[in-house]
Amino acid sequence: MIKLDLPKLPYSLDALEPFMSSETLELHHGKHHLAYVTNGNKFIEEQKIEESDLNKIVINSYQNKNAPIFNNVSQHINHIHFWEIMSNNPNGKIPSELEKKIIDDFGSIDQMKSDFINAGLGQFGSGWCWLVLNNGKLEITKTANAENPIVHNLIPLLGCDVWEHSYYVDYKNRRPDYLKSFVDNLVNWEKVADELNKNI
Ligand code: MN3
Repeated sequence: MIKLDLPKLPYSLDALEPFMSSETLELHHGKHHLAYVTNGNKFIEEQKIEESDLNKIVINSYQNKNAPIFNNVSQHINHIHFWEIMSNNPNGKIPSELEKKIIDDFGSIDQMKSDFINAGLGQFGSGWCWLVLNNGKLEITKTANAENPIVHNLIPLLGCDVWEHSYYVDYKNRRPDYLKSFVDNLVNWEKVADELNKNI
């Protein structure tokens, strides 16, 4: 039976300051993500889930409307992605192939960033906004609560957590400021480019 593990952050707790504080990361990783891991393991054990591929568990539990498994395991993979895709990267350079693909599919980098921010703002309540690959084309989408784009056959390249626990300590109720700071300062574009290359 698979056991979920809380991964170590790929950087120190203060590595993303001033854009995301160590207090936020400590709570978000050490309390919120840990709770998904703990609860996910409890439900996997109780329900004797035999599947060991995390993405398959997410897709199956979504289709079967198995909310306890879906909510916790999907949030587990969402947060693994989120930690990996961030770095302290103010006005970071986008690798040229990814940059070209963004311009082909959105018209400009600014357009992609503003579509991404607007998706995050348009998500009423908790959820995520995403840059995804849909049949070879880049698109922006948003999902509610724990949903990961894989349940809609989309490949996530960049996801931003818009649950309040992700920004309230640093930005209070100012979700727009958080989203703008995220796309301008917190994206590891090399990693996004790696995800694109793996999937195109
Ligand atoms: Mn979160």
